[in-house]
Amino acid sequence: MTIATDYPLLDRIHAPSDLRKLDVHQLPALSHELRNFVVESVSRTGGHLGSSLGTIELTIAIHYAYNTPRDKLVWDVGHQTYGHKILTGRRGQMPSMRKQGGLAGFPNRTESEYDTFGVGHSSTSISAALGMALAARLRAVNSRSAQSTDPAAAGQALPDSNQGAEKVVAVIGDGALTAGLAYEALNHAGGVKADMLVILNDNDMSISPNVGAMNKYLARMLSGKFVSGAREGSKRVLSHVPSMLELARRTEEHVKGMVVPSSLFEELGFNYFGPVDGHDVESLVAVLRNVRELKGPVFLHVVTRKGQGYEFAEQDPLALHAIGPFDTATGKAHKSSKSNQPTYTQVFGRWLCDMADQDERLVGITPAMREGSGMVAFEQQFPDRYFDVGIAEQHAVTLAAGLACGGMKPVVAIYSTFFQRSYDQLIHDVVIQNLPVVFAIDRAGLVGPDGPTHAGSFDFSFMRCLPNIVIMAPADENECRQMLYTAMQIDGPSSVRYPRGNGPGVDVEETMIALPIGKAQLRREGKRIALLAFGTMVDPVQQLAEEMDFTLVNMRFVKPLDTELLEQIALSHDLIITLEENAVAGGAGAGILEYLSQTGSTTAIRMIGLPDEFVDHGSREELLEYCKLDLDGLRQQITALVAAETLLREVG
Ligand SMILES: Cc1ncc(C[n+]2csc(CCOP(=O)(O)OP(=O)(O)O)c2C)c(N)n1
Repeated sequence: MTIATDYPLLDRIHAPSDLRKLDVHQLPALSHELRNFVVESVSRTGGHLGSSLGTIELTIAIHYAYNTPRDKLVWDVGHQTYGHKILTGRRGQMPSMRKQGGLAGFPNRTESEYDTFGVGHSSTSISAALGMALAARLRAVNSRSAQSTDPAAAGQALPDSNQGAEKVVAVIGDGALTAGLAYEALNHAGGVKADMLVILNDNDMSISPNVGAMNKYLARMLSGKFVSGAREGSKRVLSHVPSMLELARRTEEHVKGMVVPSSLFEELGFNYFGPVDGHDVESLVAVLRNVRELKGPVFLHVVTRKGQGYEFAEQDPLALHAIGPFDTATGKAHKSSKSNQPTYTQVFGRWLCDMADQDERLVGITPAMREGSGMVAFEQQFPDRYFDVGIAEQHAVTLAAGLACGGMKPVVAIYSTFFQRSYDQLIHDVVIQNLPVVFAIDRAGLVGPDGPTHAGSFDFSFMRCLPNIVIMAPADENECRQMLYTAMQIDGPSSVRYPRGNGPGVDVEETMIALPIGKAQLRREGKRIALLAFGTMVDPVQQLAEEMDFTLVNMRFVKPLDTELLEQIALSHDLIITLEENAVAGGAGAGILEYLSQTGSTTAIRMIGLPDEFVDHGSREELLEYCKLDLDGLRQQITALVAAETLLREVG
């Protein structure tokens, strides 16, 4: 497939105000150019492709019909915003997409005034948009009352920022609409009758095919079965919007199901319109211009196709959801120099199947991350014990708690960053009740191009303060398998956290042997200085420990700590340096500091880990280097700490 690379219309657009100068009939041609530009650009940088292609017409139509940036456009997840970035003055920066110092892969308030809300995690858009709509309402009230009490202002027009109501639009996918947060916001918005538009971008896909009863409900609406029963009500709603009714008649033939009121969204207090064809840009503009004038909460159901217009992305939306640099002619990613060793995710996926073979109580749960969490084979082999709960991390954890109460052994496969969503469920539903749930925490530590919204920087900190839970971090692939097995033997909550990508390349043994709980592994005994390393930090400092003749401990357990070994080490060393790929604040090293300070130990302790800042996007290697957690950085940090400590001793 050849992609045209001339962009006569797009070349004229440096901001949405330029877009709005085009004739509406030029928008289909512009859509074509923008789509080609996105394909061409992502083929060089890699990134989220399918979702951005699916929202090309919607993006153009919204910026055309609304007065952005004054009107607020709030994207959900934000992985579909490449078209939005290009139309809002960032086209020239697209080659830097997701690279260190370059454009972020998601909307970012510091990047552009058109990015009204920072995002990366899903299902926040309706809440955020509602907040903006209520703020606009309050500002208008405040400004009116200020005017009425200011005699000088009497009779004058409202200041520009309050002329005409500011509009707010949220765009949310059907995948993101599986999260409870979205319903909390719909419920509130309908109740307070906020002036806002929620656009449902329904492509029947999350990353993998979407799941759940709501998904089936949306599919039923598209099937047209709703039409006959609802047509009268639909006319009633549309009678207040004459041109919309006209549009409905005009497009009746080619839009599936047509304009149908939805009992569910209507019941929640929204004016529901749709389903409409999300790739007919001119009709979209007409619809949006109409709904823009409506008061109160409006719900517009738009049907799109993920990957639209690029045949490879249409055929395999899953593979082209997010992709590295690829060949536009074939849709295939360029070969990377990836190692033949299994990634940690693959080690987990294989363990899950092996363990499920041995223990029929094992059930596997994923909040919409089947591929990312390595659960494809498990779903195929154990379909009855596999649960994709949708983008619903909170539910995933409480569901696991319930399954554990029912005698099952649930394994929740969850990314560190998304685990943050289910903190109260972890505490209240699992840990207080001491239920045997295993958390397999993937993408822990720095993740790279997805940036700070996706970094798994805090799980040690937020889990370590909880009683009952066992927290493990493997130093290599085999230890990961053995720790997962160990977790299954524990009659209480436990977790194993591992990073994105490959480990040191250690062979994974078939046999599974439980590790002694709370016992660290003394890797080498050296002099004066002890390096106490957690998880990913063990391998890089092994070499340093040998070169410098330091003691090295693979701590294995963040909780319970190997207190016996810690006390021995404190007695026999001058300086302890802890190392982890987690925030230093409240992290595993802080746990060692807390423990030893309570024993009265006076041995100096220094902590190395992630800094107290949100680290921007870049490759994982670049970010490790930035945080001085790569081999050179660790050498520098350790040498500096040792030098400072030696100096202190000499002075003291
Ligand atoms: C809280 C949270 N969990 C998981 C993810 C990972 N994730 C990114 S995009 C996506 C699918 C979103 O589907 P949908 O909203 O329908 O958008 P589409 O990709 O279909 O355009 C998922 C699960 C996330 N971003 N946030």
